[in-house]
Amino acid sequence: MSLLETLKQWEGDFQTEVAQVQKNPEAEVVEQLRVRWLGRKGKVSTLYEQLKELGGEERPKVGKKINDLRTSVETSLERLKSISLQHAIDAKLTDRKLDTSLPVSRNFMGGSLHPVTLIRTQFLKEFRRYGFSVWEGPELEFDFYNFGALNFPDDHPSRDMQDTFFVADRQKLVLRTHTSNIQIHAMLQNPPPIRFIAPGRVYRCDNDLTHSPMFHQLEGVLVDRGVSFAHLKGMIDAIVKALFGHDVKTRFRPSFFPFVEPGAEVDMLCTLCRGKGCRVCSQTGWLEIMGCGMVHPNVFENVNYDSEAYTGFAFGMGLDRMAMLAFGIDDLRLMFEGDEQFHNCFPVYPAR
Ligand code: 2U9
Repeated sequence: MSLLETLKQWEGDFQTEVAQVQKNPEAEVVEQLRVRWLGRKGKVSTLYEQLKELGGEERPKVGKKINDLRTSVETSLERLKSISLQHAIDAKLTDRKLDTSLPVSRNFMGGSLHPVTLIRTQFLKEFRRYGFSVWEGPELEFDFYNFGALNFPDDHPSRDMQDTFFVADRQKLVLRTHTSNIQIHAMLQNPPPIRFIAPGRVYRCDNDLTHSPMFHQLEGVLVDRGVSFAHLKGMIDAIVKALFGHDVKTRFRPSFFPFVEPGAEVDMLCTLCRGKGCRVCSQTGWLEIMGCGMVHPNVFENVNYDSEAYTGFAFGMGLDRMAMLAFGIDDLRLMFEGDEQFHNCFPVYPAR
C-alpha cells in the first residue's frame, strides 16, 4: 500500500474510532485514543517516519496531507476531552448519592486552626517525646529578663529604639523581643537539671513584606551534667526529619548570639526542591530554619547555675516562617490578615 493510500485509510479509521469513543467518552478512553494517534510511537508519528523515505515531488504534497490529518486529530481530541469532562460532571450530578437540594455545607459554627497553632502543636509533640515541658511568660518585660540576664551588653544594637518597643523608660519596660525571657524566669525558679520549651508572641520594630512587628517564636533549653553540642545536633536533626521527612538533611553553620557560645544557625534541605535549587531557597538548596548553641556561662551565672558543673543547649525559631515553609505559604501578610478563604484551607483539629 502506498503512503497516500495508508493515509486515506487511516483518516477513515480515525473517524470510526472517534464515533466509538463518543459512545463512551471516559477520560481514560480519550487518553488511550490520543496515545494511539498522537503518542511518540503513535500512528501520526509512523506516517512522518514513512514520509522520510518518500522522494521527489510527492514529498511536500503528502507531507501537507499528514499535517492536515494531525491537525484534524488534535481538534477532534480537544472536542472529545470537553465532551468527556461534561460526561463526568453529568454522571456526578445524576448520582443518587448527591442531593443538590441540600443547603451548602459550610461550617458556620467554628473556624479553623491558625497555621502557627498547627505547626506549634506539631513541634511541641516532638519535643515532648524528649521530655520537654512547656513554659510561658510575660510579653511585657523588664530589661533584665529580656536583655541583661541574657548577656546582652548595655550598648548592644538590638536594644536600639529601631529594634525594640520601649514601653516605659524609667521602669525599663519593653515588649519582649524574643521568648528567652521565659527561660530566665524558669531557671531562676528551678535548679538544674531542666528542659523545657518556651513558645509565644514577640515584638520588634519591623514592618515590611517579610517582617511583622509581632511574630511567634518557639525556643527551648536543656541543662544537665555532660550536655554537649552533639546532643543538640542529634535532637534537632531527628525532629526536623520527623516533621519534614526522613530524607531531609540538616546542616549547622557557625553564628553569633550573645546568650550562647558557640552559636550556630541550622539549615534544612529545601522542602520544595529537596536540594536541587528553586525560587523558595534562592537556588541554594537550603532553608535557614533556626538558631541554636550552648548556653553562655555568663547566662548561667545570672540565674545562679553552677557553670562548672552544668552545660546546656538552647535553640530558637520563628514559628511564622516555619508554618510558611511547612504549608507552602508564600506571603507573610496571609498569616495576619484573617482572610476566610485562606483559613478555610486548614483543619479545625490538629493531627495529633
Ligand atoms: C536562654 C539561653 C539561650 C535561644 C536561642 C536562637 C539561638 C535564635 C532566632 C531564630 C529566628 C530568633 O525567631 S528568630 O528571629 N533565635 O537564633 N535562640 S539560641 O537561646 C537561649 C534562650 C534562653 C536562657
